[in-house]
Amino acid sequence: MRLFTRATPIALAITAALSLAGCGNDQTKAPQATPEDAAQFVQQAEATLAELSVEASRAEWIYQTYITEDTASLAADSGEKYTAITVELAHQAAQFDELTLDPQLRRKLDKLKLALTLPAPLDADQNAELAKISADLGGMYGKGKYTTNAGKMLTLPAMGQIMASSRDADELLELWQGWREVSPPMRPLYQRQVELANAGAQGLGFDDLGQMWRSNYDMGPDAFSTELDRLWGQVKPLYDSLHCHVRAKLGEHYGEEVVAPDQPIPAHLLGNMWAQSWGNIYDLVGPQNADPGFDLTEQLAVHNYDEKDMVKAAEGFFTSLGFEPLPETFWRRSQFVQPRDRDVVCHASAWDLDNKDDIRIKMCIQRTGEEFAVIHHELGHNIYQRAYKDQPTLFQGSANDGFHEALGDTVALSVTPKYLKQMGLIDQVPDESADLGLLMKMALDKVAFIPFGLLVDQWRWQVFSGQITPEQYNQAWWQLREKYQGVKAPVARTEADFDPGAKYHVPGNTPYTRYFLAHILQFQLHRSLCETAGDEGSIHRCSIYGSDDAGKVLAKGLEMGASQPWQDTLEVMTGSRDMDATAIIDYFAPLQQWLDEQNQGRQCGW
Ligand code: X8Z
Ligand code: ZN
Repeated sequence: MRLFTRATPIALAITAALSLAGCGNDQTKAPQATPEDAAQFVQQAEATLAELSVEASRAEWIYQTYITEDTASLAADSGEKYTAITVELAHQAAQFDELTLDPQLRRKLDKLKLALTLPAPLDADQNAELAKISADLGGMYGKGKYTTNAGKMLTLPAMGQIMASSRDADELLELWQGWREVSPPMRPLYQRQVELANAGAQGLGFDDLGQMWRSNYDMGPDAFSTELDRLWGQVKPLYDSLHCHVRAKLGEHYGEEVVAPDQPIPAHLLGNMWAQSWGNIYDLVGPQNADPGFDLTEQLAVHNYDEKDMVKAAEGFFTSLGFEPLPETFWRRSQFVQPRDRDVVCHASAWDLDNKDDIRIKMCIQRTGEEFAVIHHELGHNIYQRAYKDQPTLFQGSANDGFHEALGDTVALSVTPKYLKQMGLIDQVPDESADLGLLMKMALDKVAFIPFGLLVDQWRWQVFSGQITPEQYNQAWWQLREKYQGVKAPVARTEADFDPGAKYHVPGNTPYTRYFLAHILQFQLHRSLCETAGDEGSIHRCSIYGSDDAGKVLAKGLEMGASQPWQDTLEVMTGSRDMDATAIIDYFAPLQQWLDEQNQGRQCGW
């Protein structure tokens, strides 16, 4: 997933690129570049990027697993170097814009221009400034802690556990506010980062960074925005029904003075620090008489699963589909458990250090059912990375970034009771009458997430375009939270706050629309793989565990990497060229019906 840099070849590649462009001190007119020049340029650029990526990946890994001033400085240095050469190469790529080229070569040049999510301006000082800001923002988030009124110091994973399990509104509110003390100091840095990265994007010919991000989907950036609206339109009625029911049940539990029946839901009561997925409040909102009768977190404890056992189990799902076991280095080099003695970035991630075999995950695993799903998610990234490792460097990526985020989740949709029984984690598959409970749990995790998955970049894109000014950062954030999610801040917020910064991907500069796409795609892929696997039951009961046929189809799509438009890959995997939310609607059809009954007589909407 990561392309970074090493020292020696930089000079070489830049020299080659510059001479092709006819730059330097030579005042004579540059000769017209030819398709052969373009091929040679791309070949050299790929070699440079491949080699340079290794050093910067290592520096970044060390930083994120051991945050100090020194590691921050080293990570910033290598990030700066990598960005400098990539920006330089992306600019050089423009000299071939007018040539008619082989489509694969043209695609590589396009990928090169879009390779950075945080493009710096060509100016070396500005590049250094951007690299420093970006390392500092990551460190501020990673080091974030909160000391409670009772004097207890908590890291984010510890706070996440309390947000999941506490039903005391005062305690939840304290942690909700407490965590958000991490982000006001980020605000001036973030504002400057936006200025610099916008300048970088403009240098590459884009209107702003948001337009650049939207240009990486094998369609025009405006068409992509329209596509997002279409997909959200497909899911919104289901989300609205879920929201209506959840609000009513929370009102019953906390009282209508805390959860008003016609207002957005206060954001601290949904079982998650960001109110982005709600599965942890299943006990408050799940259907009575349809309880699945087991709790995965408890079952993991009953069977003495430690963190590594959980990863082993997830690996077993992938190998059952025909994928190779993870390499021995994965087990030695990954971070599974939060170290006691130092600051690390706990937010889960998957790494490919050498663009070949050195794949790893970095997590602070909690022994919960929720984290069991995150482990599948992360291994999905590693399996994908390994599948496309033989593609040329510029095609080592996913069909679109939603596919990368969807793979592990797709597999986790097959972690059904039937599968858990096969694994020996539960003794009995619950009767079909418990399906409603299982569907509700899944909807709280997946359907609830979808508007959040959309709004994070709606906010960022408007920030990048200037439609949201720095004076409006926080208020605009909450307007979007209310508009899409029907969720509101539990206490008044002002522009002294910077609540977007309290979500990892904002200081981490990771685009977020990928997760929205992944939540649509994973159900589409699941439905289709179940057909391939010959499962004829309802899709929420299907598990592709052990299916060679499903594994082959998956592998075929993954191996293509980014070498062709995602529409082609989706066709290989599902037979369709369009992303389509009808699978998620099919999956939850029985729940939708039940929600409609429950919501009768309730006032829905906000
Ligand atoms: O960041 C992640 C993964 C790593 S790519 C753990 N996710 C998003 C989040 O946590 O906000 C997965 C779902 C959404
Ligand atoms: Zn991911």
